[in-house]
Amino acid sequence: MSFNPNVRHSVRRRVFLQATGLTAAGLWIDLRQLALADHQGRTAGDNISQLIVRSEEPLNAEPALEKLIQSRITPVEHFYIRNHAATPQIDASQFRLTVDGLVHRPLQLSIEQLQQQFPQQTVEATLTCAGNRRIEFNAMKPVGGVQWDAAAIGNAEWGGAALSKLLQHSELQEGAKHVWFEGLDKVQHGDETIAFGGSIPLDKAMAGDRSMPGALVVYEMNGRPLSPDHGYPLRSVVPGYIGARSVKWLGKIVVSDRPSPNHYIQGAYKLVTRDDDEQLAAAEPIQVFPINSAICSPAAGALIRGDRVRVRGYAMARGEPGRTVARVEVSADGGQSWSPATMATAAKAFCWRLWQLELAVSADTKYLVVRATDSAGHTQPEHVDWNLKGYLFNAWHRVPVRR
Ligand SMILES: Nc1nc2c(c(=O)[nH]1)N[C@H]1C(S)=C(S)[C@@H](COP(=O)(O)O)O[C@H]1N2
Ligand SMILES: [Mo]
Repeated sequence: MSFNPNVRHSVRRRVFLQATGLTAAGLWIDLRQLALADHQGRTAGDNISQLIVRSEEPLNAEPALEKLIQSRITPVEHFYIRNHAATPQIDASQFRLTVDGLVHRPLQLSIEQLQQQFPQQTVEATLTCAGNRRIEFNAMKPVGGVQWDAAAIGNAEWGGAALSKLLQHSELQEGAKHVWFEGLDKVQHGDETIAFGGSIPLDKAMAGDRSMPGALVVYEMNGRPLSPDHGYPLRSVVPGYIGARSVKWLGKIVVSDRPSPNHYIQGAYKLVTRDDDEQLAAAEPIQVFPINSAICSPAAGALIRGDRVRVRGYAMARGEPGRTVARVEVSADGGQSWSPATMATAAKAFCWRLWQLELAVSADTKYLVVRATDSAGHTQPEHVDWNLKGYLFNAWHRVPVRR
């Protein structure tokens, strides 16, 4: 597989119709014929016409829930985008990944070397943002941040090399315990410009087997080179961990005896209830994602005629080895009685399952509710505690309907 940066993803560019006030709707125009496309001064973004834009700069966008569940593998045009800064434009022919820190043999690898020196693996895994479903916290107490509905999640086939292979090749030194990732984007953080970074325990990096490594360095998504907004030319993918650990535009890997000092490990992605330095310092960074599920169809506010409705959605298990979704149940009476859903996709480690059922509804049905149970017998909670940054909302998902 070779990369030609000149032919990538350049056919569609976005135009922001600032003057019309329609930008929030995420308006896009095919600019194939318009020469001004390259002078927008904006990132060479993906075609995101299929996504609902939650913020433009940086770009944050998610698909409509009904589009999300059209297939087990989420196509790129329906895959959420979560950026903290502008998408960097990287010349893949100049690009080098460095691996250093507590290693005997620091590495500098071009994409080609990475592809040639390490066996390519393709791994299906679900990626989800820690802020997925954040919008639902607002009913308890408002939260800031990108106002995600339940579609900041997607399931893709990731092609790349096992991180463990790179680390073995670089010959780990004694005392190595954590693996840091650093992206090439430049995030404005207060008065500073910082890289988006993170780290995972070395144990996680070395875990797994050939079919499911603990972590990967990825250059392909769904059989094609990563798109610009999803990390071209290289990103980490950490199955079972929150999306933030799957660092895009990955330029640097550092092996260390401690977690990364980067803001996105030390400051963000922690469960706190107050803006309080002490509480923040004491809290552990979030790594594993929790069990979750959502109803994706019918849409909120849909009118249900008759006494049955077809309900569809996704569910995923806690991101721990060996956990899969065992059961999904849906209720039309607020959780007094539950009907089992039929699984539409197989149980697979670190992957979501799509499900569906024909549910009987009554004249009193005000909303539909879903909850999932995993193979270890853990069921999604009915309620969750509020947290300041709106992470890990995984209470029963409720969708209001009209009769
Ligand atoms: N370099 C970099 N990596 C990043 C981010 C980012 O802003 N910069 N966002 C992270 C977050 S919070 C998530 S949820 C995932 C989203 O990946 P996606 O945009 O491909 O869906 O990327 C992660 N990796
Ligand atoms: Mo995220």
